[in-house]
Amino acid sequence: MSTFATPPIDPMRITFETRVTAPMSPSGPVLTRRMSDLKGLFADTSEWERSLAEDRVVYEVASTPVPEIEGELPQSITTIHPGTVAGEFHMTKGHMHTRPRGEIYLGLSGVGGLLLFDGNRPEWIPMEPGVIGYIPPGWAHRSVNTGDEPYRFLAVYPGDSGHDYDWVLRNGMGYRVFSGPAGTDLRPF
Ligand code: PAN
Ligand code: ZN
Repeated sequence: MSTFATPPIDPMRITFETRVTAPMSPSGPVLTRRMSDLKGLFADTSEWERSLAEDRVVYEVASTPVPEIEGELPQSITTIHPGTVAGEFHMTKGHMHTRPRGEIYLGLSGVGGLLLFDGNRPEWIPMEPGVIGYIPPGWAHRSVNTGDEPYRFLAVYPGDSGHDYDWVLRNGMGYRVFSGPAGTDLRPF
């Protein structure tokens, strides 16, 4: 695995496959999140514990070498594999930026959603290829695969955003996202 480039970095041309799980080029860190990394997030704890026997990969985050420092704009492609835990769709851990920094997501392939929560109000933005989801500063965010193929999106964020995962464990995300008879079922919690 390569690491973030050391600044100052040069302008660069970055390529990626829109439909295939592949590293970005040039590539930076690639993060793999398995079921065991998602402790405390799914509603059905027993079903989550049973899933640990297999410990499947839930999502991957492939970055470019742009460093996470003030002034830079790092990018990454997240691929969330399809599936559920007792009907609750596969999702990212979710986080709040530690500084008031916005972010954009661009849907690349598959279908999913961007769940946002400011501590009071949850918002749900359905995502598909070509859709930009805008995350304002002060909104925690989580991505969910609501389809039956990998859901992939590009994220671009200020390098000094910071990632607070405990915020989500403390506050939740306002909704849980389940597979229901009529499609995506958002359940308040
Ligand atoms: C994204 C996320 C990525 C994985 O790049 O970090 O989708 O989600 P978690 O970080 O919640 O596991 C982003 O929002 N960066 O700021
Ligand atoms: Zn973020």
